Amino acid sequence: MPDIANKSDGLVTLGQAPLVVETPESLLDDDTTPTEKFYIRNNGLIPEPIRDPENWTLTIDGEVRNPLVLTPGELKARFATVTLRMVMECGGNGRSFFEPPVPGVRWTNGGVGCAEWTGVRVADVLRAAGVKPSAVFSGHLGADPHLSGATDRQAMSRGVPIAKLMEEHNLIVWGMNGQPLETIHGFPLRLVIGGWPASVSTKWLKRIWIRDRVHDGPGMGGLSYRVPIRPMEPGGPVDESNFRDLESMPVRSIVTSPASGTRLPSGTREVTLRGASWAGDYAVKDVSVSIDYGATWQTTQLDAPKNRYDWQRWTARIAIPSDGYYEVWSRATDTRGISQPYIAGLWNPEGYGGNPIHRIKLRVG
Ligand SMILES: Nc1nc2c(c(=O)[nH]1)N[C@H]1C(S)=C(S)[C@@H](COP(=O)(O)O)O[C@H]1N2
Ligand SMILES: [Mo]
Repeated sequence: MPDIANKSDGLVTLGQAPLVVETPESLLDDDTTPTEKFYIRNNGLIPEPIRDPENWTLTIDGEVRNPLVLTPGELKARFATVTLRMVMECGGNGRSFFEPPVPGVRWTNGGVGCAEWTGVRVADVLRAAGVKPSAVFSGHLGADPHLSGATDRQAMSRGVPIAKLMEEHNLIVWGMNGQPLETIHGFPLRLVIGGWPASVSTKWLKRIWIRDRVHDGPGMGGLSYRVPIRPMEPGGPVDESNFRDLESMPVRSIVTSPASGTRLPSGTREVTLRGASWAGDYAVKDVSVSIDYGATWQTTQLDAPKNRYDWQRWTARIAIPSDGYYEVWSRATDTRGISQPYIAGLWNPEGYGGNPIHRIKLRVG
């Protein structure tokens, strides 16, 4: 079993089998999330480390004119190499904020990271395979064994509509932050699909199956990664016909410095705040902060993304009127004008897309 000893102190293990590790907001203070601070989400067992990556093959088949079977070396030789900084965010990020509580991994805001990913464009590979007009959806298959150990069952296999798959930013990657992918993050190959729940960004990628219908692998259909179409009563009866796939992740911001619980010396009258914000398929237009429970807000200085699907860092210098106890709240608004709600809204039984305003505690004196 690969270990995760190279992860930094302070990460929080939310589950052992499957292994799930979250990054507290205050460890997301780097512009690019270092690999040792990057969260981990597995749904199955962790594959044995691959020692001979050139024997690894990725198959592109289904509704294509020329099915392809490619080694990592052939991918590198045939297609242009691209590096992009993109957010990876679990569809369940924020789940612990739902009321009434929902089952599943209790993410706070730390089921997210933003890394430099190096690989080839999915679209370039698919153009070489020749997608047929009958193509509707993709199915992504990874090599991780099912939790039960059964070798004939996928741990998870999700996909996206062909139009989403063909977006130029989606990558088949072998590199993360300038190094080969680590086993835990999908070595030797993984998908990175921008803006959508990371469950479509398959690790240990073996096959992209182009399908003539909506993919039906484990993690598709039912209530998996699905949210209500018409809002439902929290905890109320579930009508499965009222659900659609969660596509773009919702807008979110976090305060990454200071850490929640920080005590500043008596007499401190100004503090610098730093944070991150992102909005799935969209960009962030504004991040505002409040130190009086949302009674008043002030805008922050917001950086541009390096490329689409990157996160946007923000900073603010705020005046502290007196010693005392404060909560610092951050709220982002996307380019459509949609802001983070005060509480996790759009309650759904599996707890996807919870994105309330982030709140940290600060003491002065
Ligand atoms: N093969 C495979 N790929 C997978 C998963 C998985 O269980 N198996 N989990 C997905 C989910 S739900 C998330 S949130 C991300 C987590 O990626 P990370 O562990 O590199 O942070 O991987 C996705 N890709
Ligand atoms: Mo996830």
